[in-house]
Amino acid sequence: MRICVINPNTSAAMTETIGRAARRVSAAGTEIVAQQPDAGPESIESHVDEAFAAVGVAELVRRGELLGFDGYVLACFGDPGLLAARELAKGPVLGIAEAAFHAASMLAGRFSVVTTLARTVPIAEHLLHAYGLERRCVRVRAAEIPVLDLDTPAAYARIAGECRRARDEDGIGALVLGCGGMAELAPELSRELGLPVVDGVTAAVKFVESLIALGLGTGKTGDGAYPPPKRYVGRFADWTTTAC
Ligand code: 5HY
Repeated sequence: MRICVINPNTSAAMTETIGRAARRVSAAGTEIVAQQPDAGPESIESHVDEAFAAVGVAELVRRGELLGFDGYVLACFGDPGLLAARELAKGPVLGIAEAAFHAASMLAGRFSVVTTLARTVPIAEHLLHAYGLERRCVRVRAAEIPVLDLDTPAAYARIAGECRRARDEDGIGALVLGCGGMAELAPELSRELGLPVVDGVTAAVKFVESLIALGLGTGKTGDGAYPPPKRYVGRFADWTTTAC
């Protein structure tokens, strides 16, 4: 099977990190292709960033369908463009926030999230409500680190410190890392803190593999149906579709 792991921001270094994490856990028969949009924000830390990233996600999924990918992972913790991607795809599409929330809820009655900047906490809280898991999450915390500064020892120390406070203060049994750029930190944090620390990239890869192996894809009735034929004008004119 072939899974497209999309980094919705345009940081090539982060795409490499995400791709490495995905390949570390993928099954022998799974090809992981990690991609990022040609245009858009270098990192996603606001609603505006999310809006532009969603366009890039849609374009990569539209292209991915022509290339025959069996499923997709959207490796940004805001799950930007997830519902649009599901309309465009035949196979399963998972966002890393949704995957991580569900994985943590299978491991503990209560979990907390540690993400990057405080301003993105409401985005994660909105997703918890959208996915119906707000009652299982005690708190979404921020290590207050910009997304592109994650790959430093100082960043690891701050993330580990916030994870430790969550473990000691929140009465939780599991933790979720709230950024695709944190994908490679989970195993060491799990060992260091003595509780399961879930990374959404690796969780989503294994969930997508399982759904594909079960012969299950995106539901194409209801809101997952392919978009209706539509005329687009201006710089998005190439999105015009006519009745098939
Ligand atoms: C992410 N931003 O996973 C999110 C993290 C965040 O560029 N990749 C990004 O703070 O929402």
